[in-house]
Amino acid sequence: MKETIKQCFSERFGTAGTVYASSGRINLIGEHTDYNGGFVFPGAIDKAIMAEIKPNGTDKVRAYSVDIDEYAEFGLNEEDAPRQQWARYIFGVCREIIKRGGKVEGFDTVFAGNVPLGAGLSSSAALESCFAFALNDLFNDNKIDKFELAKIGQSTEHNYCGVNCGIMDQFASVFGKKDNLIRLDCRSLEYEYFLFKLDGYRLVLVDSKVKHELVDSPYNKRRASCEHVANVLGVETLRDAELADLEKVKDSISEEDYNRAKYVIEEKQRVLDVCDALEKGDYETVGDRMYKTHEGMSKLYEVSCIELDYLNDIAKECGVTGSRIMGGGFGGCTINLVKDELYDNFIATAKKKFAEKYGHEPQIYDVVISDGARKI
Ligand code: GAF
Repeated sequence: MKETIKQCFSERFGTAGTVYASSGRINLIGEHTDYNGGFVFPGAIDKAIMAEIKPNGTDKVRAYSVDIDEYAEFGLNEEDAPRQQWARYIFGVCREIIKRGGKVEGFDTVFAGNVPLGAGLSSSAALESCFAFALNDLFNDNKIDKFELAKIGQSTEHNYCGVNCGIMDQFASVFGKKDNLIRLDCRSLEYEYFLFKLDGYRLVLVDSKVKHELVDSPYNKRRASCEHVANVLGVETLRDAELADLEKVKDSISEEDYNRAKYVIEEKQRVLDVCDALEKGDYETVGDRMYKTHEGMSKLYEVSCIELDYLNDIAKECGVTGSRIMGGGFGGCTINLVKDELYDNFIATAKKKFAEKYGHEPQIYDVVISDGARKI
């Protein structure tokens, strides 16, 4: 990927710049908890967005996307917003840095990536984090701290892309560390790295290839439900609520909002259970909580779909230790914790049964936990 980018940059701009990358992410457990002040447990993966960048001495950004084969040129003021969605991510990052008092001047860039789009692996966070990290290095002497870089990506989603997301994806992309998952407390922003080396097990993603689109999607509605229940309970976020509190207000909220909040409150505890179990090498408990998360996301939070429920059923039938839908939902991947000796059969069965029912095989990705944002 780096060679393609470098060749393309040189052909287009007749010079060479600096190359940066940032990664997509997995999340072992803790879904839709980030914007509720709860815990998440993600890690960066070996699939990334890479960009070559060079300041061009003007007040314009000139950007080329290798994968989409499109070029965009835009200024750095609010009214200069480009129309292409991919360019809006870059524009948003520039604007969010400027809004915080940081410096961004015109630059040329060529970028490409191998984070599958719409698979729930956060290609957009990888793109935002790559540019936030790079522009901090190129124009701001790396004075913007890492949390602020993650927040710059998150605000880009809010203000330029229409997704009212939490902090998890950009956090994982910026803070990712090889062989480590990171438990983040999204209320205090305290985090802890957990060495993640599986013994006798593998972690594999099964991508249904059903595309999800979080923009204008029910994602924002889920968040609004949670905020409504928190409001009724008189707490800042659902992190501060227990199931007993929820029962007390059951009659004054809709059944739908009750179910959403129940899922979030239960998911909070599951993250802590999984972290404890991992430290003890207790993979059965890790897997049990993954299945419970899937059930909650499917029945209570209603962000699954028939294809992902089917993949979850196949995993169960094959004796897979843990399986669940991963990421925001509405399509994408399941994440599966599989014993080494069951791996081949699981993959073959999932491919065959899924293709019989839905006409195409799912895509399989072995998970490799890698570094996050970096200069190459
Ligand atoms: C998406 C969002 F971007 C994250 O902030 C998070 O809420 C996730 O869905 C669900 O856990 O990836």
